[in-house]
Amino acid sequence: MPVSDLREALSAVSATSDDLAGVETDWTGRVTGRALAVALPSTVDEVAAVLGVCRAQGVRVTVRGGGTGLVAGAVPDDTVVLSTRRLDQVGPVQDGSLVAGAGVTLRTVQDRARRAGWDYGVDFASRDTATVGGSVVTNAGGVHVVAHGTTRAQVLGVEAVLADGSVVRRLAGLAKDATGYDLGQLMVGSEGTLGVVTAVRLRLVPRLTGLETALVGVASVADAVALVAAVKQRAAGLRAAELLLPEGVALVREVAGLPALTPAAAYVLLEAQGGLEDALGQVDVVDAAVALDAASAERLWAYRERMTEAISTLGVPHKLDVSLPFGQLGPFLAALPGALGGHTAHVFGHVGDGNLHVNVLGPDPEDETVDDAVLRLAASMGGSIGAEHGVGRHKRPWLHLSRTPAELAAMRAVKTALDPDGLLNPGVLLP
Ligand code: 2HG
Ligand code: ZN
Repeated sequence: MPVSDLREALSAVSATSDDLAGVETDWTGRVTGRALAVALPSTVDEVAAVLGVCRAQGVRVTVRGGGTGLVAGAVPDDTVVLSTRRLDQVGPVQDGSLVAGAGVTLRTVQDRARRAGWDYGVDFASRDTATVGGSVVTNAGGVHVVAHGTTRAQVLGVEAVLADGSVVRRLAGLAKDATGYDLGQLMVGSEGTLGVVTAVRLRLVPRLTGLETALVGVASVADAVALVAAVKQRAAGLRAAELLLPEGVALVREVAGLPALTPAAAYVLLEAQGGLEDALGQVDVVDAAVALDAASAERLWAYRERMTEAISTLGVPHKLDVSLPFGQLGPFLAALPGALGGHTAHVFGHVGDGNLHVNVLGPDPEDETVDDAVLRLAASMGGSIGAEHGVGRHKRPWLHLSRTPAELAAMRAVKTALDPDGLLNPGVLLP
């Protein structure tokens, strides 16, 4: 079918967009693909109808949320882009949860929750653009995983359209429901390969008050890890434990115009409801800036929040999001330079979760030598090659480092059962 006819068939069942370029590249600019058309369904029936047109025409579909993903999981490959942007309904807060459409931004969920006296347990810097749907299918983490777990732990129910157009809908959010396979949780982390998530019931968390925030300089990475271990044990209501290194701090200061910090070998940004002082007394600390009100806390958070943006001013980074057993963080960072082939890397991340973001600068976008070396290093130390950004297109060749042959076979069997023709998100996740 000519592309013009395909677009006409799609526009008969859903709104479409002519802005193909806006959906063809990943956030980092590292990968660009080709979109045949962009469909913007605004109801679950329209999503099913878009899939119906694509199925009938033998054209595959790439599902796209806010486009803030970092593994090229929503970059088209001669596919129709199904944008979830218009699935933007939010229901009322009820019994500590709410239902949000896949296209609702994280910020909107947080605002709705806070207005009702609750909070949402997931937060990260791209909150204004990142969508609920994208965060669910990548099982996104962010800065509060130490307190509330990843997105998976917030999902109480899911509505999704399967490849054959049928709709699975379990949004009631019953606290107990032991009636077999949890199809909603199956969609979490599926990267859009098993169905199009259209709405989710999200668990909300109590709104914490009296938070203390501290940006602590320490003499070594080992001290940073020891500090986080002490805080985990002593600080009630630990909400964030983030690692920064001096090179990253210097870069973010330059880009964001932030004041100098006392020189240190590593910095840990901590947020807790209490007990920080006691924990800080247990380890050697070079310096600690403590914020007791929201405005000064925001100033401390800026060093961490603006890191991704600061790094992107240097070029197109190779983003390698890995997690490690807690005890291997120090050894991994010590061994990392040997895996970089002479290139430089900015490393930061969610040290409380054993999750580091290795941003390598220098290699050509298509040169995967350094990706291979860093991911193998993490896997060899018992870590994961994809901690919270997913696998997408980027990390597909290395999935076998984190998943056994038996697991990969089971994953493929599930994919084949639910999407036998490979309609959804081809080229994503599965090797
Ligand atoms: C963060 O923690 C995000 O800020 C992005 O996961 C990480 O830019 C990155 O590498
Ligand atoms: Zn992160």
